[in-house]
Amino acid sequence: MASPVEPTTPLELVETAYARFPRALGDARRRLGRPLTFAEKVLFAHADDPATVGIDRGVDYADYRPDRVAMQDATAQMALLQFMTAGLPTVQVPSTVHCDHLIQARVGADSDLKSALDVNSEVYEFLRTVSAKYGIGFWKPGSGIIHQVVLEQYAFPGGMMIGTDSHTPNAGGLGMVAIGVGGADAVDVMAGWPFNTRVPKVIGVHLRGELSGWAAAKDVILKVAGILTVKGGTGAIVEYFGPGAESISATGKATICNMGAEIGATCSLFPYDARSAAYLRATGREQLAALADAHAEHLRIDPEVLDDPERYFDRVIDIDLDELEPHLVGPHTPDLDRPISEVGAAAREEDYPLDISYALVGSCTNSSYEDIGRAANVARQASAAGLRVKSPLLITPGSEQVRATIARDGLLADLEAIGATVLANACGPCIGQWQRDDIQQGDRNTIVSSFNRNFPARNDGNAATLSFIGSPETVTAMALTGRLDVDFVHEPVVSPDGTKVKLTAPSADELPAKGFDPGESGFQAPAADPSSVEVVVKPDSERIELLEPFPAWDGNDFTGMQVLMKAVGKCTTDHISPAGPWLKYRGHLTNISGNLFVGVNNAFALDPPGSGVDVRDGSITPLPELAKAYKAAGIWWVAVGDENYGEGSSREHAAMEPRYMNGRAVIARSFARIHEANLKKQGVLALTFADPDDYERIQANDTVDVVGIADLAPGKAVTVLVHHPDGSMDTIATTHTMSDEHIAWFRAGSALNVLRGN
Ligand code: MIC
Ligand code: SF4
Repeated sequence: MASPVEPTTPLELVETAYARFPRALGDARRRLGRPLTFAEKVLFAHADDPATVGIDRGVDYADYRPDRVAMQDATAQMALLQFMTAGLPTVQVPSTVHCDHLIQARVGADSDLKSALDVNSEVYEFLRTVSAKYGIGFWKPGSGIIHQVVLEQYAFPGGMMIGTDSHTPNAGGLGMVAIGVGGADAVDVMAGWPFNTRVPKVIGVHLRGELSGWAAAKDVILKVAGILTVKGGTGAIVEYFGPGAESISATGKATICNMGAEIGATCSLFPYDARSAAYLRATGREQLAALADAHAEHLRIDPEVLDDPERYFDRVIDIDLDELEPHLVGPHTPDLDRPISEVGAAAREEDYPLDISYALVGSCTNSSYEDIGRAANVARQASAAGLRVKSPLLITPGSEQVRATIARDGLLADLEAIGATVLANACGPCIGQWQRDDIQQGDRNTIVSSFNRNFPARNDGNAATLSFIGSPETVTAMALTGRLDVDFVHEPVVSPDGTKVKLTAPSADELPAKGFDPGESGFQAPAADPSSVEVVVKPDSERIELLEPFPAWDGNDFTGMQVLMKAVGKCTTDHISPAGPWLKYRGHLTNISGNLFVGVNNAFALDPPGSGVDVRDGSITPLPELAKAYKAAGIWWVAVGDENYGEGSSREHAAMEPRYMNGRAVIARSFARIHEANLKKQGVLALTFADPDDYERIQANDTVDVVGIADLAPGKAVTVLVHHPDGSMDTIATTHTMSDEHIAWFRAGSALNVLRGN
């Protein structure tokens, strides 16, 4: 049974984790016959059985025992609805819920939080009572964004956690293997099962030199994203090492690990160093820092690997921080990377709107004390010269602790003095929780943010908004110039009276000199007497719906399936199941299925996005309606995806909705890791074209058979027959990544059915 959940990680939990290292690393060295990277150390120390765990990176599946589970409100609802059906009295691993995604940014922190409490009261009450009943710690709305709260309270060097959010790897800034997963994976671990995943490859990033000038931690990951692209990290842990790592604060390291999600990495991590220790001490964890110091040799790469990284990593990238310039990425994808000095020319060439309509600082990736401090430093330079922002600037602090501290230290006042508005400690505009009144749908306009994702329509629901990402200080400087084509590093900003002001590179304290002000505590411990807690789900609720198990496989091949859609190009989870206004239905499978595929660019009906062809009469129909109509008519269907299908979020709704609406298989050129895992968990066949060109063979009026299902086996190709309307047929080979266990989930109808013993 889990130790009681507290507002911070108890020391005993860390001691127990560290006690496993010596034996596990002994097993690892003996079995591998070589020195270890830091990521491998943490993985072995958390293997269910280090003596037998799979060791073939990128090939074997392995069972791990994470130390913690964290869930945010938008994904926790579905995770906990699934957990409730497992029939267990309490979670088996320390777990927490964090309320951050459902707060809409409209006016400012106080009133936005009040209306969120009102609008979401039913969901918050559900999460609060489920948490209280099943031994889960509950962080109420306003306490901060999950990843910042985890970094401040729960992350520890050498630990392992999973979280139902793709940016869980943020905790890698403190040396944790922290992996984003779908809710069903979290349910396994909370139920006492191991976390099963493919043994990751390890990509090494060697950092030389040191960060200085305008270059920030954000620019390191923007640069890495430019090199690796949105799928370059798939199936791999990105491990940073080298002398440059020590020039980056713990929260800066977290920014880099956070955005590793954008390159598809399983997670990213930094070794434990003096900056990590300073952060632990500043956040009230002095004893933990001392414990980590005592185990420091386990919390970093082996010296032999450091000396000859090419030999031990699957790939090594070298970055010289001395030469790093500030960068901006976008629009529409986080790997379209340019140094600031080249943005203006590119913007003119590509005809991006040059005026910046909004600038936004914050999100789980960039809202630390240091981040706000550097932005505030730029703001102070501007104030001294009589400048105010030319583009509206919105600030979302990452946690209540950061908010209270930056308020006390005058940093918020510095930003407000140039015209910034401070929003609630929450995700807000990062996830489309932003009521924006200055534009109409379809208006082409440019925004810049310090967030991590910039997929079309993500921030404001308008696919015509061009969203760019940079560091908080870059975004603040750009709010002052108001333009994409002013290189604030080399060119002056012009004040209202025409004076030219040259901004200098910001500097700021990495940690508050007067210590953190914890602000108002937002933690609620689980109930001492769980039987006293009643979880109420109203039968007519629009927000929460109890789950029915998906039916088991009936033993037959899938034949005569329609092709609901064929995605062209990028198809992220924001295309498959967008957030924003739909977040309110995250606990209600029927209602949220109304958004299925609404952002998809379907090869068979490109305009508007989210349309499909009803093969029965040739009409163009919104995809959610088409899926519903096919379901009502008892028609099964497949969806076809391009490269990196399901990139982005961990939301398992993007897999549950197709399953619920009669989708039986998704066939893609390639998948993003979390989404592929989610499809498998929910009993959907995730098949990859063996020859990516076969994607072209599938047309709107075809029907598809998946044959030989009874013989599904790990590593064995699956045959797909594509019947064309003229009577011809193509036979297509597909591959899959199902292990025996995954095949058992498929047969049972879903992983949850197996867990329940159905
Ligand atoms: C995101 O950044 O896309 C989200 C919203 O945090 C998601 C989780 C969700 O969809 O609830 C994520 O990153 O996993
Ligand atoms: Fe929230 Fe945005 Fe971070 Fe996702 S990326 S957890 S929406 S702040």
